[in-house]
Amino acid sequence: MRERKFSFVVLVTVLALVFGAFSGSVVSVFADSKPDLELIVKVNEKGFFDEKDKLLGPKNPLKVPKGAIVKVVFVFDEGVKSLAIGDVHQIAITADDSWTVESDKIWFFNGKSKVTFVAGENGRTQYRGYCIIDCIGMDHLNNLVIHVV
Ligand SMILES: [Cu+2]
Repeated sequence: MRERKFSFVVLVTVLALVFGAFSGSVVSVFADSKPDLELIVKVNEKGFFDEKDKLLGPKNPLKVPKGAIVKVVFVFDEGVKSLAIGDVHQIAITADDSWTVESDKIWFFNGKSKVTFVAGENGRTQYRGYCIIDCIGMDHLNNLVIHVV
């Protein structure tokens, strides 16, 4: 009787592990589902920059089509000779209704982090991005603008 109970526990444990692994892979497949649009945003002490090193901000907003699955990849872009090479950044993207998504921390040894969202969901028309860590560039990392078009 005792043995049967033990094997039942083992079976439940195995099932839980298998199911856990399965559901985990389902979740990661969804998270990795192909975005409609992938945007690279370089982050350094001088601000947010696009792939061509053009400063992003209110005068140069990112534009995303309504309904698109948008992936924004934040890239740690501090110069090796800059004091800011030791900095850590973490970017929040927020909408007027206070919806927010945060990147992971990016720094010298973890140079990239992505966030994914559906542009214009729940009637959102614009997003702002800013660094939520007190860093050398904090005065310049507060005005990333994303317009839904
Ligand atoms: Cu920062």
